[in-house]
Amino acid sequence: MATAHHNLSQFDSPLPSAADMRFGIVVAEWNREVTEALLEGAVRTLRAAGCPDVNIQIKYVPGTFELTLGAQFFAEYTEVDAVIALGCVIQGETRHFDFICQGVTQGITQVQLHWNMPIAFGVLTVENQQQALDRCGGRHGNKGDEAAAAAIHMVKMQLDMEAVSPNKERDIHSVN
Ligand code: DLZ
Repeated sequence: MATAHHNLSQFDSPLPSAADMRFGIVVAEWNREVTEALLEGAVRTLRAAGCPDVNIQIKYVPGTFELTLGAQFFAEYTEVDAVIALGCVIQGETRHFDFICQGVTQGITQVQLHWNMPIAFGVLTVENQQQALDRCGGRHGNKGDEAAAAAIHMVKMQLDMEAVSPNKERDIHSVN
């Protein structure tokens, strides 16, 4: 449930075990103080669900705009079950904000549908630094936690459905 008072680190349903899941995390270097805090939250949540560190790969990209291609690199070149994309876009004086937000939102949607792979959207789109700090471990929790939890739930859903699917001999990440 998304409300003004929603805490990004509190989940309505318990996390499934992530002991056998593999994750890629792609982190934007812009607004690094914020994105490092998002990364801490995401890794903490994966670990809390039992995901071993060896199953977590972390890569950095220059900015949020590059998260899409970073996620695609994970899909194409690694064996991860899901990607968690972490970034922070802060409204400035130009329209850059709109273009970056639109680009990354549509890009990530495209990549996850093309690869049939969950890509969690851990991107803060905020008006100022304080709003960002409030959402990367501050009074509204941590969007990294939320993104990691979403990734875990989606991998579990995919594995459960794939296990009973009449098409299960197909590679679940096939792009054919
Ligand atoms: C250029 C730019 C600007 C103005 N603002 C942000 C921002 O708030 N957050 C962010 O993650 N990245 C920003 N960038 C960088 C772009 O995402 C991208 O890295 C560059 O346009 C190069 O492609």
